[in-house]
Amino acid sequence: MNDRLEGKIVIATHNSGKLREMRELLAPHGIEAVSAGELGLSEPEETGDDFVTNALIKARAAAKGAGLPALADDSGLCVEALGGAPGVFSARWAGETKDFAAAMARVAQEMKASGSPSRRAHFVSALAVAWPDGAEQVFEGKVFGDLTFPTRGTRGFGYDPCFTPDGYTRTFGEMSAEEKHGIPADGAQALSHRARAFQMLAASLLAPADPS
Ligand code: ITT
Repeated sequence: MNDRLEGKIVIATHNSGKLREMRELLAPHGIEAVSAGELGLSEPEETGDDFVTNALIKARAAAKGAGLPALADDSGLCVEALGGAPGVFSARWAGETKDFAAAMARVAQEMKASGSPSRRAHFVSALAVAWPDGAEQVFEGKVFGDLTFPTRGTRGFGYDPCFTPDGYTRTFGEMSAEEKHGIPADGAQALSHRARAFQMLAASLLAPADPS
């Protein structure tokens, strides 16, 4: 039986865009979140070939390193015409310099080379929670949509400017934080992959949100 998450936890990410979103998601639940970067924890190698495995690798390492419950996200963009790439390699396509303009240009170029007419893609987020005693849980969220080139928008992070979720005409890069990953007060499904995974996590592990 897992504990609920309360008090202080470590967010096992070194990605500032993700960290901002995860802090915003946790704030209404009374959680104090410190990041792996702030604690000086090193980044474990992501050796898994799926999102859940990599999320668990990061959460376990941070729980052990910090002696606190840890929350990790492993996520990425899966492009139908590319057989699901970049997938777990989404961060690596941006290279050492984290150049997402170059990563999105590579997606566009490889889609063209594939000859497929499909513009379909989805984002995946696996959120893993690990406790120092070895307990763990994982929640996975997805959002489907179309790829948009030329890219549009400067908000969000990573591949946001090239992804238009189903039912919308604007890319994630053109949306406010609230629109992309806000949690609807009426219990409806959130929009982003990470917010959808978080809704499942919150229902299972967190105290109810305080709307104030
Ligand atoms: P950590 O492992 O330290 O958390 P990372 O950036 O290496 O950071 P991942 O291995 O999970 O994280 O790589 C996921 C990549 O997928 C991330 O770098 C983004 O570029 C992209 N991605 C994930 N969620 C996204 C989102 O909501 N919007 C845009 N791009 C996203």
